[in-house]
Amino acid sequence: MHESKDGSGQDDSGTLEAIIDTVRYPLREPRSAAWDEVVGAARAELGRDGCCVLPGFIRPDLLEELRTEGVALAPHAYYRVERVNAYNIPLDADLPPDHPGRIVLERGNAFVARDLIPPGALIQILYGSPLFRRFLADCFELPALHEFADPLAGLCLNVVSPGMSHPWHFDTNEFTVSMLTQSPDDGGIFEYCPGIRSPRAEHLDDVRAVLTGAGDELIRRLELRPGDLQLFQGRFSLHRVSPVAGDRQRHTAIFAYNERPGVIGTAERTRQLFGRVLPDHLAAAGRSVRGDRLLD
Ligand SMILES: O=C(O)CCC(=O)C(=O)O
Ligand SMILES: [Fe+2]
Repeated sequence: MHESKDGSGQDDSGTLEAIIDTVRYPLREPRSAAWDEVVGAARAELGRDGCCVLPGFIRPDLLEELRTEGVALAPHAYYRVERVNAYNIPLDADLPPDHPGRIVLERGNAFVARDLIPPGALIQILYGSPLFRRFLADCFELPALHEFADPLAGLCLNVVSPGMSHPWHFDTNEFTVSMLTQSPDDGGIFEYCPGIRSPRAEHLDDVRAVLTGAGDELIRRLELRPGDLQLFQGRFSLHRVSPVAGDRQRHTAIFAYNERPGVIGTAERTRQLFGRVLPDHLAAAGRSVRGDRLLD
């Protein structure tokens, strides 16, 4: 566990220095030449295929701590195998017979919610860091990023147990930031289809091809290592974690930010993901706003 330097979260450079490889990733020097180089490379990768991996983001001497913090949290994940579709819309939605939203998948991953992650855990410190947020906003070419107001969904540990998978889906968020904290023994590969849909077009034929196993040429596979930081535009890229094999669970921290402050999940979705809702979710019901008209 690590203490935030001054508690205000404004100048967290000392804390970050202890956690991140700041030689490689100069988060303490916004707009320096080294910063511009790292951010420029990330932007280019994101522009190419909506995904960017920053290898060795966490200092190597902390990888075991990162892993054991996740291992301690994993038993608190909410487990419920759920029948879903790639769009996270109701299975009885009125869709044409050949619509890929009619293909039913089994979601066997489980999430540990933010309120169960200790304030001193490495992933919690990173999530709340203004310098980390500023760096990410610059990589995504956004003026600023805000933490979710959602007390559960802003930061999660995604747990995929042996025999389970996180099946093909689009994210509700336009982008996510994640970090593997424990690799499985086998399987559990992050697979994605860059830009398979756009804000203007669903490209249902391509999505159906991937879901039915006929779209291999549309799929890319990532070799992720614990402590690598992944930036991903998952609202337009269908993606999954393939089935995990062997004895070890696969653990990933998911850092969710938004361009707007105050974002909170719906009560229905929150209950599906975490098995509970908090008063904040009920109070926020009906206030959500969306930037596009894609499904979910
Ligand atoms: O665990 C991962 O690597 C991917 C998680 C994911 O796609 C999600 O939570 O939406
Ligand atoms: Fe996702």
